[in-house]
Amino acid sequence: MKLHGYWRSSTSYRVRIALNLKSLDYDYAPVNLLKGEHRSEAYQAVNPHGTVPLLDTGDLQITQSLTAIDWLDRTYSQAPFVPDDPAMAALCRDLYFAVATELHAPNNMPVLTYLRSEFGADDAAVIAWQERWIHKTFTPIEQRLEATDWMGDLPFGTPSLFEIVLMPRLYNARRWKTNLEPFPLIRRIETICATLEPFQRAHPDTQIDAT
Ligand SMILES: N[C@@H](CCC(=O)N[C@@H](CS)C(=O)NCC(=O)O)C(=O)O
Repeated sequence: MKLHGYWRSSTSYRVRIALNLKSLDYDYAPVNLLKGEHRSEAYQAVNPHGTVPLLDTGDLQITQSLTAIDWLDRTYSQAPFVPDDPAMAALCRDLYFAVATELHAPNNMPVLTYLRSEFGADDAAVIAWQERWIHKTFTPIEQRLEATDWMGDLPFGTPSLFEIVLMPRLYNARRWKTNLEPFPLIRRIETICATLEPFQRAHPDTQIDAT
């Protein structure tokens, strides 16, 4: 299995966490977004979307991180990403999609770059923009976490779909110095995941292409 990715890409980071939680070996092929390698003819021949990550399973070329995570969970039964209980599974997927779609989309790098180039946004405006979407998504998540009987130290007992997408967004939030004080439960989850080896090995700073 080969993962084409970029160290700081939050969607690549998601898939690295998922691969590590399943204890799978994979080759990592860096694609330098800053040098525009994702727009090269050679890369677009394998991924016409021109984005990372791309998970090449040998049989399949999966171009969406959420599809890759779903494929991994269906293909490898160890360390399941969703709890068995239907109500907890629904909550887990709710939180997962809130972070992976509603929060990821407005704060993704191409959007921030466009805000700068087309609308003249400076650093302060970009930071305010990101904080606005983080708080909009994290506030209801924090409330729902508070109203839930956790299955252990983590809400769903073991690392789930939710933590797989949450940790990369928290990395970005920290990078942009977003105020996370109002979210103690989310911070507690962050602290726990940060001690777990599959998350540590997936961290951007430990990748071979980190600069
Ligand atoms: N929906 C895609 C989004 C992938 C995505 O946005 N990747 C970013 C890096 S995090 C990218 O490749 N950006 C380069 C670009 O769009 O030019 C997924 O989840 O895999």
